[in-house]
Amino acid sequence: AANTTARRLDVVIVGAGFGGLCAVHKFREMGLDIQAFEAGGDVGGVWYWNRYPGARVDLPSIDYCFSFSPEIEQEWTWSEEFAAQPELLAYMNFVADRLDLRKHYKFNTRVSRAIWDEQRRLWQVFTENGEVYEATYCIMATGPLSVPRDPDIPGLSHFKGTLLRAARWPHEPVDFTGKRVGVIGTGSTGIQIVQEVGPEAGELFVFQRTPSFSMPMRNQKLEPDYVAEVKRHYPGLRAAALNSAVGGLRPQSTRAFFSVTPAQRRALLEDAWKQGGLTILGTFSDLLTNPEANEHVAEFLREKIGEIVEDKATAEKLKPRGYPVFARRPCLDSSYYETYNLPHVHLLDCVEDPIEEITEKGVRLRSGEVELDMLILATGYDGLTGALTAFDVVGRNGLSVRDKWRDGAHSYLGLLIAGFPNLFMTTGPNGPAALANIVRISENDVNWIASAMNFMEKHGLATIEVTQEAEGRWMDIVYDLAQRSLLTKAKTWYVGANVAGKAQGLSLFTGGFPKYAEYCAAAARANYQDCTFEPLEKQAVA
Ligand code: NA7
Repeated sequence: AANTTARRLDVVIVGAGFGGLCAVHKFREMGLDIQAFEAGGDVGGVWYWNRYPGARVDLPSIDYCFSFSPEIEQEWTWSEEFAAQPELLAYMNFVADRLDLRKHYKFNTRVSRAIWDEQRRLWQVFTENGEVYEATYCIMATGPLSVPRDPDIPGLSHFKGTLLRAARWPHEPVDFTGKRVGVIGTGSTGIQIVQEVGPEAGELFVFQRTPSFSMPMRNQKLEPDYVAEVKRHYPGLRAAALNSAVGGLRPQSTRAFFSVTPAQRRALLEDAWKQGGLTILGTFSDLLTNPEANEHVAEFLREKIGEIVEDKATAEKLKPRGYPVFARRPCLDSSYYETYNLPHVHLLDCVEDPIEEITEKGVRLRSGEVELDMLILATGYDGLTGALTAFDVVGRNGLSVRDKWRDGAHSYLGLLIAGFPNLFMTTGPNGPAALANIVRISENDVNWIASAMNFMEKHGLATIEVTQEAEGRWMDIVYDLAQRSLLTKAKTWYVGANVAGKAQGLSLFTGGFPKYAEYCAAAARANYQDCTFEPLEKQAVA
């Protein structure tokens, strides 16, 4: 029976990060009746939650922003090559204000269930606040990194000091002066925290399980002349980004590592190190596919760690071994390794000396207890699939996304899921999320969804659903590419290795952004023949 209290809409959108904001703007422009939800108190997604000291984007700011509005491109001015969280959040707020997007959102509103009503052919969306909405389409702009996870260490709730989670950071500043601070986790997040908190804290203890490779960010203030030039050339810069494997303005090379002499390789690596950012990855073409080439670069980076870190034992512990460089997300830092030269900063190797439990007073290692005033968790996310398996998203025949993805995240282009009519994802699993600029992917995905909706409107169609076969074909493409990639050779959130009991496998399209975008465009050009549609006239009366 129809729920008479439910508000009837064209589109429900979940999330106020890049994907959600882009979707709200686009679907409103199409004249659709929309309602958007966001669990956080305001817009920003990742940049709303991650207020930890030192939080910063690792792509150039001028690239990490929307391209759909030439006005906004001109009006917004980035101050740094790699913007920090406050500026990124200010940007997202600026966009929301400028386009008046906020009024379409209910903030502090977590969606608890989304259920496909097979008879009435609509999505019923329930919020934790007890409201019900009904919409023809449901857009999950829930992000690849939105479900932070606590470490599987017993006793976390026993800790009597201040427990801080990177991805749920308080809005008030935290004072570390004179405090004994612990950090668990040395991925991108932990590294940013360590270099920022280390100099400030009374004493800092870094609990490291797997060391990451980090390269110098060499961040800089952007000169007004340069910003003006960028603004003059935005269309060309966007076009270049769309043609690059990472969907961004990063150097790319067709030069294979062993195609140049050892001396030239060395010179190129030294030069890339000096330039900073991810220049090294773009200096050679085969670092993600040729293990020997990769190992040469890994060794170069280990040498650099040895040159920076004064204490030899600490340097050795910081040198990553046993997995290819770039197989985990490479980190960019400004003083991470240097921080270990401060006498009050200590690296604790949790492989050699495992964490046994969290106690009232701190962290108990096998060798003894480390007393702490504050403990910071930078222990990562249930990546790619976490958001859509954290609540009930139920499609045809009562099948939930959680059940469907138990053995792996099956989807089509990271956009559609077989068995889930009229449900779209932005930056979903099996797309290039994490490997390419998330803003470019979000825009690509929202445009694709909009085209599909227009197609349906034009042809009087009520539902769209990808076929099992087409989804299977896409997964074959994703698997085949993954097998050739070194990305499967490290235990990371890319492959689900960081979450106990999670299906293992690389749920990412590794063919590069342009190929991904081309697959999406081809699917649209072929009139979505990978999908089945139901006509409007069959629509049951509510
Ligand atoms: P990551 O990259 O998943 O890093 C999480 C870190 O936390 C990693 O070093 C983990 O070590 C560590 N961890 C997790 N659980 C434990 C336990 N129980 N004990 C010790 N150490 C633990 O997350 P980030 O937030 O840093 O970065 C996520 C993405 O954000 C990044 O890829 C960029 O795209 C931006 P492990 O590797 O499991 O040994």
